[in-house]
Amino acid sequence: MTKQQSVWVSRPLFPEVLASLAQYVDVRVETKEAKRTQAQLRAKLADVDGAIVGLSDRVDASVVAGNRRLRAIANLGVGYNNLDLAALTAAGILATNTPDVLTQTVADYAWALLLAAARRVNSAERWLRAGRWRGGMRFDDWLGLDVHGKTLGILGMGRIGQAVARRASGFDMSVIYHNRSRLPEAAEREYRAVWVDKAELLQQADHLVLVLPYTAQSHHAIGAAELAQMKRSAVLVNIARGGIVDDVALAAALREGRLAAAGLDVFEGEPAVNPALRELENAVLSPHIASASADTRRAMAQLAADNLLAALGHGPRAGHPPSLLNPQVVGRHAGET
Ligand code: 8YV
Repeated sequence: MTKQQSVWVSRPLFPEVLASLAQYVDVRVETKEAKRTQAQLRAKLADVDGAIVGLSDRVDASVVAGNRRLRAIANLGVGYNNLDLAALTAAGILATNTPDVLTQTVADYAWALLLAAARRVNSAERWLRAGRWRGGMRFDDWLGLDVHGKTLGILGMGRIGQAVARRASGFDMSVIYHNRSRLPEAAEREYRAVWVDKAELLQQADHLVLVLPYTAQSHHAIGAAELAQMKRSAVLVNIARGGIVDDVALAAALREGRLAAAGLDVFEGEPAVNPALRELENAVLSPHIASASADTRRAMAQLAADNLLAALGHGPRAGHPPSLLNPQVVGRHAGET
C-alpha cells in the first residue's frame, strides 16, 4: 500500500524504530551517517513531509526556504543547536528533541569521564597495553587525584546537571553550581548544591563538569581567561557541546600543567579533534558517546520517531508531539485540512 506521507531518516536507526514509522509513512533511510552540505540537506528534504535528523545535520533557513511540504523535523538529541528554531517556526515546521530519556545515562557518563581523567585510567591502560608493565613499578607512579570528599562544580544546572549533582553524595562531595537561574531551595537541599557566581565556581571547583546548552552566549564560556581562574589541580569535564570550551586554550593549559586533566566527549568542529588535544596524556577523549547506552539510544530513537509521527498526525499522540520545541506552530496549522 502506498502511504501518503514520506519521511527521511538521516542515518541508520534501530529496525524496530523504523518499523514503527513504516506503519504510517513511507520511510527513506540513509545507510550511513554523513556530514551533508546545506544544498544536500535541502535536496533530501525537498519532497518529504518530515525527517529525523541528528547533530551533524544543520537545518537552517537556507535548507527549508521555499519547501512547502515539510511539516516536521525530529532531532535525535536533547541539544538542538543544529536546528535554527526561529527559521523552522517561521516556516511553520514543527521541531522536536529528545529530552529526559537520556538524562541519567549522560550523567553516568560525566562521572565515567571525571573518574577516568582524575585517576588516569586511559593513560594507564595505554601504558599497560604497550607492554610497559614489567615489574619495578614505583610506589609513587600513576598518582592521580581524589574525587571523593572534593568540591564538584557544575556549570549549567538543568536536568542533566541535577542528575550529575545527585550522584555526588555517594562520593561525599560538596557541590557548587552556576546557572542563570537558581534552583528552588528544596532542590538545592536535595542535591546539597550551593549556587555561586561563575568566578567562584571556577576558583573553588576541584572537578568542574560542563552541562550547559550551546548558544551564542555560551560559545567559549571556558576560554583562556576562565581556565586561568581554575585550580592547577582541577579536572574539567565537557559532556555538553564542542564550542563551549576553547579547545586551543584548553590544550595549552593541559600541556603546561595549568590544569591537571580533562575528560572530553565533545569538541569544536567534531568529528575533527584538535591534534594538540589528541597528543595529551592528561586528556581523556571520547567520540560524543555520553548518551550511547543500548537502552538510551533506543529510547532516543523511539522518542524521535514518536515525535515525528505525532507531528504528522499519526499514532496515539497525533497532533501532540511529546517533546515539541515550537508549540506556536501547532496553532498556526489549526483550521488547515
Ligand atoms: C547526541 C547529545 O544526540 O542529546 C544530545 O544533545 O549530544 C547526544 O545525545 C548523540 O550523541 C548523537 O550524536
